[in-house]
Amino acid sequence: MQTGIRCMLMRGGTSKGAYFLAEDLPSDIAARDRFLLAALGSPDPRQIDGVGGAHPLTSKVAIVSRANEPGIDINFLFAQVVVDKPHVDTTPNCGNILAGIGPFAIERGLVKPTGNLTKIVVRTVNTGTVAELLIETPNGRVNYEGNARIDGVPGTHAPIPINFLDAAGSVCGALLPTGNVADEIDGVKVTMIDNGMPVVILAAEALGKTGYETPKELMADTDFRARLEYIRLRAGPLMKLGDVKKQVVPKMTLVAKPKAGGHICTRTFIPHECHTSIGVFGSVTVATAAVLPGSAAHPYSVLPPGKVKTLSIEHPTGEFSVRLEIGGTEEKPVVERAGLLRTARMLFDGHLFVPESVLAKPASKKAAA
Ligand code: NQM
Repeated sequence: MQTGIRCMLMRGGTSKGAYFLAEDLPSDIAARDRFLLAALGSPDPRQIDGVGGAHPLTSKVAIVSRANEPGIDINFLFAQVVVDKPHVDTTPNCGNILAGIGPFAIERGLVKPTGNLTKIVVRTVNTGTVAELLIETPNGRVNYEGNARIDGVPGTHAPIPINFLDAAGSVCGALLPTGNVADEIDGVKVTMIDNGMPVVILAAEALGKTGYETPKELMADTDFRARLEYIRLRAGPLMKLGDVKKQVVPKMTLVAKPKAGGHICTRTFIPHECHTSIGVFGSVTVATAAVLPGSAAHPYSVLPPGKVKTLSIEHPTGEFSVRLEIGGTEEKPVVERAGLLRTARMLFDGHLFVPESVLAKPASKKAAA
């Protein structure tokens, strides 16, 4: 026998995920995670027996409920379902899957459209971060079609502008969890920073790379990847994340001078696969590091003038624009607000089935012996 749970598949930005109402999923976390692993087909490098896309960017889940907090409409819990391990990680946030929360909340009737544009305030439960999403809702329905283009997604779609008000220290407790704008690990200058996503930023050239390689070229260099992971594991405790061996944070971003008209060039590992573009909070965090004098990113960035800057972050399939509102002083700038543009599209709505036995409590080892 199989059990089905109501699910919507949605592309959010450059990611794709399974969106659920919290009330439809098991309330017991162990049972919920068993369901999610089976539903997406993990652990299996091909995720052949589930709807996961066999890559971290397409093995994601959104768990959504109405908020009961003034000023907040929706609570969103993000879950990264690890492709090849039986692990569901709810430590980080995902700004791409976040983009789909607005349309999903309206499609499921959690938020009523208000005219041509509907503003939805979402709290990401994982990190406490609050974001404002603007969804086009002509005639009381979500509009998915439009002229907005984001690199990494073919075609154009309706724009979803997103503003973040308070992303600093989302997981690490502080923007610069070591208290320093730069540190050294294994002889390499790094900036350990969290403006929505814990990221270790380091110069590509410090690891013998140009920073312009393709993800495939970087993935093929096993010695380089081992060194990157060595640095990541050392960074984890320094970033107050503890042992990060099994965690999907911190992410690792190599930086280089821009070479396609942008303001900085990046290659990001999430944390073991090389991203084909760059994450949303990843971009906000890299952009923040770029404006901090003394950081590992600052010497590689070409900054536009002014307190309000739009930084174009180059990545393997194009660029990602982040608008920063900067306060503080020239020596100690403070990023007060970050904004960006995403798109999303509803792909499927229905029930996602797993074998009934998946939800049954597994017999304890003692009982089974
Ligand atoms: O940084 C990839 C993505 C992400 C996460 C990752 C994201 C973000 O591209 O907010 O969006 O870093 O694992 O979806």
